[in-house]
Amino acid sequence: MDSDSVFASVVRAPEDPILGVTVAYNKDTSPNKLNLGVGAYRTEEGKPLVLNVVRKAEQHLVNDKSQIKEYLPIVGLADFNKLSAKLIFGADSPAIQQNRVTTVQCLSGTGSLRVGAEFLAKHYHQRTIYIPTPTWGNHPKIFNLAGLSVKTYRYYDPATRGLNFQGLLEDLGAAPSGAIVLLHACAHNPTGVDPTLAQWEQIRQLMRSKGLLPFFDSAYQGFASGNLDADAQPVRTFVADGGECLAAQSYAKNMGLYGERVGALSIVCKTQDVASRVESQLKLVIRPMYSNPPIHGASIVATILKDSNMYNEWTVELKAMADRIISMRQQLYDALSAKGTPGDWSHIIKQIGMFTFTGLNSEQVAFMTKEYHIYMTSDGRISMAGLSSRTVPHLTDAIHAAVTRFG
Ligand code: KET
Repeated sequence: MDSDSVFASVVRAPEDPILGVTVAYNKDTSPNKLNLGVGAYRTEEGKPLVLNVVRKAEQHLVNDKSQIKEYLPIVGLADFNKLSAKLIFGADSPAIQQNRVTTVQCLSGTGSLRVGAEFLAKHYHQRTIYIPTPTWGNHPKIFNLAGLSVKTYRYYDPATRGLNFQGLLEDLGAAPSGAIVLLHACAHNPTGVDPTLAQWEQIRQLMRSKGLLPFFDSAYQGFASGNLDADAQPVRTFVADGGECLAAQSYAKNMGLYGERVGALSIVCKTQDVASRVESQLKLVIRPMYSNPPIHGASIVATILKDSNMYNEWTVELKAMADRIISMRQQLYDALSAKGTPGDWSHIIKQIGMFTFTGLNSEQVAFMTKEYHIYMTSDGRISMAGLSSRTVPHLTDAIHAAVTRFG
């Protein structure tokens, strides 16, 4: 009997808006089913990809008898942390050279955001964080649960399918001094719309003049342009001015290490002494949460980042993933144009990164899932990385039918 359970009053929670899409997809028995929900790279054959350089690094680790399975320190693998900071801030970053960056290995991007948020909630004087509308659906939950108060700033303009730059400046301009601002470092999720470098510069000046604290979420470094340095440029301009910031990095997408849960949180401070005190407190955040991070994924990343041949091999494979996504954008755009699907679809080729924010509404998405077995998030976001030349016609038919039926 249910009522005998001490948990009888527990109500069923809804599935996660993004990961729940995969759950629904897995239950579908149609041979034509297509998962464009979660942002996970697939090959032209629709298969998950383990990078060659990752296989190579793993082989190297297996053959290296000095590799052990002891606990890592609370802050993780030292090499991994140093190399991760270099990857995002640049090899010649003065902040790194001056030892005023502290980097801790965390459980991928999500864990890095959460550890950063927990630290801020405990030790930062301003507990309000501004996140863009829209943003990755997990952001408000992460920050709320850490005890921060979440507010939003305007970001996307549905009318232009571009950046609402004026709205963004107004909202950040009206934020209380010292407030934390979550910024997508590149390849904004879900919109695929990034500020230009000139706009970033204006954002930087505004934020610094008001003492707003930047918290970068860098989950797609390399996926926007195909170039790791170019994609880190916005973050680097904030660090170059000598000011402080936080950055959460994920290797899920750019190294395809989704399930290894490997990422890093860096906090750039004014001085070496502050950075080392900040690190001592990060350890107090981490120890009761999961004690210390897993060793395997971080060892893979460190192996690749410290070997110039492997590093170069990685950049080539990363560029190939980015290029395949860009080619999918063109193919989908061409197919919709050829079919004469009503509407302007040029945003498909203008947007950047893993996702296209199609503009399809939840009714149209539900129709495409029911009639065409195409799975995507209800906000109309599609993961271009899940698409292939073979499946473009099916998606085109579905979009055409959806906008014709519910125009
Ligand atoms: N930040 C952003 C902006 C992001 O899109 C993701 C993942 C993450 C952080 C965290 O990734 P992690 O695997 O913890 O390193 N986004 C995809 C997967 C997900 O929702 O978990 C997605 O949006 O599909």
